[in-house]
Amino acid sequence: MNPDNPVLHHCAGSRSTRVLWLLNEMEADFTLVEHDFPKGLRDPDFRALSPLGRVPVLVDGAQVLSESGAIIQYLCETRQRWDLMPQIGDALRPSWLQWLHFAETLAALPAALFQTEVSIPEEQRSEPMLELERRRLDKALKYLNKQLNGRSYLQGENFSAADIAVGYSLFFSSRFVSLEEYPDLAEWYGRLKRRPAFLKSFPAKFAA
Ligand SMILES: N[C@@H](CCC(=O)N[C@@H](CS)C(=O)NCC(=O)O)C(=O)O
Repeated sequence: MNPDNPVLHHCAGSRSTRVLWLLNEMEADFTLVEHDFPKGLRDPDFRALSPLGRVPVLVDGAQVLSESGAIIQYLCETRQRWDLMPQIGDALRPSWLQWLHFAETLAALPAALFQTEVSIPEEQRSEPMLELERRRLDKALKYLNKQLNGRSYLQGENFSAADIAVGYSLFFSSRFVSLEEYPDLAEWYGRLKRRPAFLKSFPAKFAA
C-alpha cells in the first residue's frame, strides 16, 4: 500500500462505484478499502471518516471527501483530466456540471424504492408513495432517453465523467424498470457496459 495513493472506501454496487469506475478509467494508482453493506458502514473507524456512515469516501492526503459528484470533479481537476471534464471556459462545461448533478436527482428515485424494499416491512409500505416514486423515475428516464437521441454520449460523441455519474444512476434505476421502454437510453448504457473500466468496477453479475 503506497501511502501517497488516494484511498477509496467502497461497497460493491453502491454509489462509490462511480468513483471506482472513474479511477479505473484514469488508470490511477489507488488503494481500495471494501466494506460490507450496510453493516461495515457502522464501524466507528469508518464513522470517523463519514459521519453519515455512507460511501463513497475518498481520502487523498489531507482531503476527505464523501459526495460522489464532488469526488468526480475533484479527481478530474487535481489529475487535470480535461478529456473527462471540460475546463472552465469550455462551452461544454456548464452542461457537464448539469449532468454531474442530475446524476443524484436521478439516483434519489431508485434509492427511495430501494430503501423501502430493504427497510420497511411489506405491510407498512405506502403503495401511493411507491407509485409516485415510480412515476417520477419514469419521467426522469424519459427525459434522459430524449436527450440521448442521436448522441453516443451525454455531451455528444465523446465519453466523459458525466457519463460515469449518470451511468451509475441508470444501473441503479435498472433494478426497478425495464430499459426496453427507453431505447436510446438502453443503447447508451450498452455502450458504457462495454468499457473495460466499467467491467472492472461493477460486480460481474451486474456487468453482463
Ligand atoms: N449523495 C451521496 C449519496 C451517498 C449514499 O447515499 N451512499 C449510499 C450507498 S449507494 C450509502 O452509503 N448508504 C448507507 C446508508 O444510508 O446508511 C453521493 O452521491 O455520494
